[in-house]
Amino acid sequence: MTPRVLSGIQPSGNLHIGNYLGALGNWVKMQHDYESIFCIVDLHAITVYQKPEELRAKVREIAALFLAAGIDPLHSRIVVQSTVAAHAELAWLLTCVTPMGWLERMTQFKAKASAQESVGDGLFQYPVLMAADILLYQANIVPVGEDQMQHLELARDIAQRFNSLYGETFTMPATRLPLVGARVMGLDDPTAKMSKSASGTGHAVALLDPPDRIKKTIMRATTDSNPGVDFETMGPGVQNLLNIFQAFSDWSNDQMKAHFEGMRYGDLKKQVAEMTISKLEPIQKRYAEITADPAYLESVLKAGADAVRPTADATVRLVKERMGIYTETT
Ligand code: AQP
Repeated sequence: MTPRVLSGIQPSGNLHIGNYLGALGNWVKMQHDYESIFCIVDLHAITVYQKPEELRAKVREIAALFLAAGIDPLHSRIVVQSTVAAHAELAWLLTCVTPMGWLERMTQFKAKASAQESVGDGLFQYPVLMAADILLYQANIVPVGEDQMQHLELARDIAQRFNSLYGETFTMPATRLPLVGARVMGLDDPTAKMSKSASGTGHAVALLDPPDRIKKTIMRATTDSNPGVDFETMGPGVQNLLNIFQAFSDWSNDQMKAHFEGMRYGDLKKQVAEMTISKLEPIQKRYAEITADPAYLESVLKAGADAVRPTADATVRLVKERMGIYTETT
């Protein structure tokens, strides 16, 4: 049987090059080797407040970006999480087998909760919903950025606990990190990961940023006090710029060193900006074409949900049976 890949992105802000290099770009490269399901996880996004109008628009924007980046809807399923009710249903069933202590250890919850005035229980339960997304489809491989590794570990723990309580039910999912680009850092602060929800114009390059803005953001990126690139002593800002270039170009470490060693920071930034613009421009062009045909986008999302629903429903039925929950027999 062809192994199944599943991953998702929250429609919680503007997709940035971290999301692309850590996740979306790799999905495009690997999709044809697997049976692939890529989700727009709107139920995750509402774990922090989203303006309803913005959320509605973001779901479509991100679906269009998936297609523009190269997800092939004839092969891969693009699914809006909330359109397949089994995600939420399995999340509840798994919540009941997940010890609170496991969730209390999640670093993303601690970081996000400390930035909120009032923390909804959904933010705490977020990793259980993510486990449900994955286990619902018995996914074999989950390609994500480094920040999601702890959540993936938890999904495996939940699957294992369920299997040992109720009998072999779930496939163990493996994490797949990209070789380069697994953790793109903020351009204004290379000690923090590039994030959709971080404020400030110098922080991230969004996939839909126009070329002049991309250039401006990268030219202003934080570096260090060295006169130029020194692979032995470089700080996190320079390392981050080189990472971005390498992830976009697929250059080897030797190529990177031969080309950039000793280069002045102004030239380094110019080349990183040019590389980024050259990779994002075709995506932006396709995005404009796709969004000109809203009916097409809706049809892709409907086809995606319709295709995966039987598998999702079958898993929930099995889980309920295993747990002794009432299931209709007719
Ligand atoms: N900086 C990053 N570097 C590499 N990969 C990243 N990812 C996110 N940021 C980086 C990967 O992108 C996928 C989708 O992420 P998400 O939307 O589910 O949530 P997130 O990781 O929490 O993304 P953000 O940008 O930080 O959004 P907010 O600010 O809304 O929380 C995942 O595979 C993730 O690893």
